[in-house]
Amino acid sequence: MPEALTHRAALGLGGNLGDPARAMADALQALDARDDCMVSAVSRLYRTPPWGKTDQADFFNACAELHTVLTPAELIALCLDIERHMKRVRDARWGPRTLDIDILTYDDLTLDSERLVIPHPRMLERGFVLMPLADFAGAMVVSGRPVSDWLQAADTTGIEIADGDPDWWRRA
Ligand code: PH2
Ligand code: MG
Ligand code: MG
Repeated sequence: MPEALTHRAALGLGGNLGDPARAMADALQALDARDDCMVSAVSRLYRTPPWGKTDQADFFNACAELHTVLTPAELIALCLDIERHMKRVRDARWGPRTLDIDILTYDDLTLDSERLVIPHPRMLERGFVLMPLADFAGAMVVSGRPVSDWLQAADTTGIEIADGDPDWWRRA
C-alpha cells in the first residue's frame, strides 16, 4: 500500500451469539490478509454486559486500528460483506448478533450520510467501545476530547478482560 494513500480507521467489533471471539478473529485476519487493508493495532478482548437491550447474553468486544486505501463507503461495504460471510443473523435493533463491525473513526473525518455516520454516533457513551479503543488510541481526539477522557466519564460496570494478549486474534 503506498504510504501517501493510506487512511487510518478505528473499528469496533462485537458479538454475543455462537463463538464471537472466533468470528472477530476471523474478521480481523480476513481484513489483514487483503492488499488494501492492514490491521495495525488490536485491543485486548473484553467480555461486556449487554447495552441497550439488557435481556440477552454478555457480549465479547474489541477494537482495531486499520490502515487502508479504501474510502469510508468502500470500507463499510467490506465490513458488512465480512459480517454476512460470517453468517451474521439479522436481528432486532441492539439484539443478539454473531458479529457486528462498526467504523468508529476514519482519519479526522466527520461524515453524516444516510448510510454511514462518522464518528460512530454512540461510541462516546459506550464503555464497551471506549475501553478497548483506549488500549491503543487513548490519546486520539474524537469530538474535541481524547478517548481516555471520554472513557473516564463512561460507565464501565461489569466489563472484564477476557483475553489480555493483544495477539489473541492471530492465534488459531
Ligand atoms: N452492540 C449493540 C447493542 N448492545 N452491548 C454490548 N455490550 N456490546 C455490543 O457490541 C453491543 C451491545 C449494537 O450494535
Ligand atoms: Mg454496533
Ligand atoms: Mg453495525
